[in-house]
Amino acid sequence: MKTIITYGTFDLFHFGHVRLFERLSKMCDQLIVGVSTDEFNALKGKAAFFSYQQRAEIVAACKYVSKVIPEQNWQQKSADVSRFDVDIFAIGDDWQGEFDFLKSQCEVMYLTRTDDISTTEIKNNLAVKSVNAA
Ligand code: C2G
Repeated sequence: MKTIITYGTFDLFHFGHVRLFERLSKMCDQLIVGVSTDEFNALKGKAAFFSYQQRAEIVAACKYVSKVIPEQNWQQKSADVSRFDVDIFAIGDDWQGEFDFLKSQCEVMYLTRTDDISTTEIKNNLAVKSVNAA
């Protein structure tokens, strides 16, 4: 059984996230997603709109996802790769090169991000609309 693992915050779940999962699911039998906990997001300097529980529930509901685990720190990836017998670590190319240290354990893939969508853009667009509506 071929297993891929990926990690992220996945706040305000959008089609960029879905397309990543869809592409990954076509390359494996099992797609595991590490969803960043609220505490880890604080370390990443990110403040998600939805809590970890809410984001994990949404990601788990995606038909392309086999399993959701908490991403609690930067250090857990190597242990996760071993624990789940991962064949490929994959993530968007905004992280190009950052996780090459995992190449000693598994294949490492950086996939192109989906254009014209991001959680930040969604938040910014909503903020502008709410100001204009006021
Ligand atoms: N993504 C994408 N296309 C977009 C937006 C995001 O392919 N338009 C991908 C990102 O490249 C990443 C994943 O979706 O692989 C999740 O993105 P974020 O939630 O922003 O995750 P990030 O904050 O980058 O956290 O240890 C890794 C980190 O936890 C990744």
